[in-house]
Amino acid sequence: MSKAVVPGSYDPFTLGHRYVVRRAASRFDEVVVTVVVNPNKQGMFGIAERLELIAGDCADLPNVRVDQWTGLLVDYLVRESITTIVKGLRSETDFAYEVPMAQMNRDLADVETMFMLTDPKFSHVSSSLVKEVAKLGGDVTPFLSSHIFDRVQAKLTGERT
Ligand code: COD
Repeated sequence: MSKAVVPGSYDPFTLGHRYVVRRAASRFDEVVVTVVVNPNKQGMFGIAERLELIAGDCADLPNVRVDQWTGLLVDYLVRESITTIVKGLRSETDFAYEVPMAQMNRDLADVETMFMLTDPKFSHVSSSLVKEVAKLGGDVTPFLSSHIFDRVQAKLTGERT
């Protein structure tokens, strides 16, 4: 059975992330979308919320599950007996950032990283840019599923009150 981990911070999960997860789900028997916890970084969404939002967005993909991990990513893959990481690529900048991590992960635990190109319409989309634009009142509906958009708006409304 082929398995892959699609790791990220997912604060929040965007349609770019979903595009990559969907493509991974059509090529692997099982895909785990793993929220990697950075204890030094306070996000817009807590980890439980991120997991809930991703699960909602992937509810139509029966071979996708969500999980979380704190620590070295390869330790998670070893624990789960998974040997492939899938990463989405938006540009050569992503590639340059990802290559050293992919090589390190291969050295550490013989884990392979597969890169999947995003849909060009999401090549400029990042969680941080979406949050910034939303905070400043811009329209981010093309980049988030409607239920995640609603939750971002609710967070921002909560911040303002
Ligand atoms: N379209 C397609 N892919 C996208 C898009 C988009 N619009 N936006 C982002 N992506 C890709 C990113 O390139 C990334 O691969 C993934 O989706 C997740 O993105 P983010 O922004 O949610 O998450 P990051 O980049 O903060 O996540 C980085 C990790 C947490 C995966 C990484 O730092 C990691 O593996 N950390 C674990 C600690 C560790 O093992 N460190 C040593 C590494 S050698």
